[in-house]
Amino acid sequence: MSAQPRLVEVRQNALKRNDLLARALRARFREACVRVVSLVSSPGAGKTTLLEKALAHLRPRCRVAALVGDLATENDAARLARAEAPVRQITTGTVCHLDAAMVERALAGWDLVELDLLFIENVGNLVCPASYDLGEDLRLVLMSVTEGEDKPLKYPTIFNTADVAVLTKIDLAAAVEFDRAAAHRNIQAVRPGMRVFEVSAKTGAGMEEWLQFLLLRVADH
Ligand SMILES: Nc1nc2c(ncn2[C@@H]2O[C@H](COP(=O)(O)OP(=O)(O)OP(=O)(O)O)[C@@H](O)[C@H]2O)c(=O)[nH]1
Ligand SMILES: [Mg+2]
Repeated sequence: MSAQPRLVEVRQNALKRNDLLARALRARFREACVRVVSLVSSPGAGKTTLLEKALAHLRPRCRVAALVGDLATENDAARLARAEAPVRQITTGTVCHLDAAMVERALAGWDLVELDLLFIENVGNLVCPASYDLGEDLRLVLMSVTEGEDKPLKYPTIFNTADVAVLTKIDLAAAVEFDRAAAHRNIQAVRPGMRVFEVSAKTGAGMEEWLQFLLLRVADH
C-alpha cells in the first residue's frame, strides 16, 4: 500500500484524468481548425466585459463563440449572448474551476468546424483554475489595476500557467495609484518574457492592439 495520503492520491488521479481529456479536446480543436483562448483571473477582474467587447468586434471578422464558467447564475452568458454569438454557461455548483470534462459536455451539439475562435471564461479564482488544462491554445491571465501590483508574486502559479497577461481597467489606474512599472516587474519576475497588454474595456484604450493580436493568432492557425 502507498504511503501517500488518500486525498493527495485522489487529487492526482483527477488531474491525470483531466490531462488525458484535455489532450483529446486539443486534438479535436486542432482537427476542426478552431482556436481556443481561455481567460482566468480573480472574480470581477473584467473577463466578461472584455469578452463582450471582443465578441462584438470579432464577430463580423470571424466565427466566434464562448463558454463561460461560474459557480452559479447564467448572468455572464446572458451578457455575452447580446453579441449574438453562440454562448453557453457552465455552472459548476461548488467547484472553483472549469475542467476538461465540463468543457467537453458544454460543447455537445456544437459543430466545431463552424467556428474559428472559441473563448472559455473560467470561474473567477486565482488558484484553482491553474491546475486544469482545458485543451486551449492560449491562456490569458487578467489582472485589474484595482487588485494591486503584487498579485503575480502572491499567485505565481496562475501566471506561470498562462501565456499572456492583460492588465484591465487601466482607466482606473490613476485613481487607485496603480504602479505600472511595479506590475510589469512583478509579472516578469514570475514569468520572464511574458507578453503583457494594458486595456480598458470601458474607454477602449489598448483594445485594438489586443484584438489585433488575437486575430493574428487565429490567422496563423
Ligand atoms: N472602470 C472599468 N470597469 C470595468 C472594466 N472592465 C470591467 N469593469 C467593471 O468591473 C466589474 C466586473 O466586471 P466583469 O466583466 O463582470 O468581471 P468578471 O471577471 O467577468 O467577473 P466574474 O465572472 O464574476 O469573475 C463590472 O462592474 C464591470 O463594469 C474597465 O475596463 N474599466
Ligand atoms: Mg464573468
